[in-house]
Amino acid sequence: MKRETHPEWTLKPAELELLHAAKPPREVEIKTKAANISESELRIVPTEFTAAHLMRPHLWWRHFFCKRRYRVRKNQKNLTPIKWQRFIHAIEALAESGMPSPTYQDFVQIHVTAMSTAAGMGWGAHKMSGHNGRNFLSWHREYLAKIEARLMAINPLVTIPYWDGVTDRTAIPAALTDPADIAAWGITRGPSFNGNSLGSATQLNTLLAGSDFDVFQDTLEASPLHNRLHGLVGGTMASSASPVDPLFWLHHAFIGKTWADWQMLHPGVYPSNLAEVFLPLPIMTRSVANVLNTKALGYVYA
Ligand SMILES: [Cu+2]
Repeated sequence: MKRETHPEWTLKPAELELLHAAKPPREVEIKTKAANISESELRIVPTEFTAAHLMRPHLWWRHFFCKRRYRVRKNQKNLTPIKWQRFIHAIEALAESGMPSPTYQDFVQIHVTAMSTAAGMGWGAHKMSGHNGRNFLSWHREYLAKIEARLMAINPLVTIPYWDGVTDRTAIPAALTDPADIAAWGITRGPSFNGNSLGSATQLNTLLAGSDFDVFQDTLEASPLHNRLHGLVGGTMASSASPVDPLFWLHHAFIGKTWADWQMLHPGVYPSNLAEVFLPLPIMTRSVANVLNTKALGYVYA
């Protein structure tokens, strides 16, 4: 199978330096070159290939013979500037005009549809008036996996970081608060953020201890851990178009992690609708059963 060459590997040292600088000029930004990369190819996660590796060709064999690793969704507070930059640039690239579909706007649109039309509410992605949220966790797990694959086609080193609103609640992750970025993304936020009323560690532990999947899912969605964070960030995040704000992905990565943590505590406890296939095509293709194991989707949380 052909390995994709990461754009960074082909950059000259001076260009690499620019890329790693705080705000690189547009011409060295990573652009999509492999929009049609297949999911099986995405499973081959390239190890970090740095300038240091270039100096040690005798160690390159490790890249070819070491066992496959899962990509890691990291806590946003541990992200280095270059990792933030890869994530933000990939999102911005996906939102640029002329991008092959599914574009960033396509991802946003299905979330708007899921929350604002009768047909969309029937997909079970959210508990809304008259509609159950039976697929809240599984639908969003598929949704994140699909946009992560799309971002990885732009830069294979990108994973979605998670924002742990239980532990880190004093402020919105600083890397996503640059007013110039917020203007460029076309989003709004509430006037000030105060996370004091977000879910506590005690609430989280109580939630994790319960062994009924439906109770866990419904409570998690409605709880201060999920809904309230959308409201406290405010603006775009409090609307059906919340995925326009890159914070959405970090928030839902944490919700996904919370489900993964719960799954480890309650092995063998699954949603009852394992055969249900998510909607809508073409973005959503898997069934509930397909998304139970994050490793089968290629990633783990750290
Ligand atoms: Cu949602």
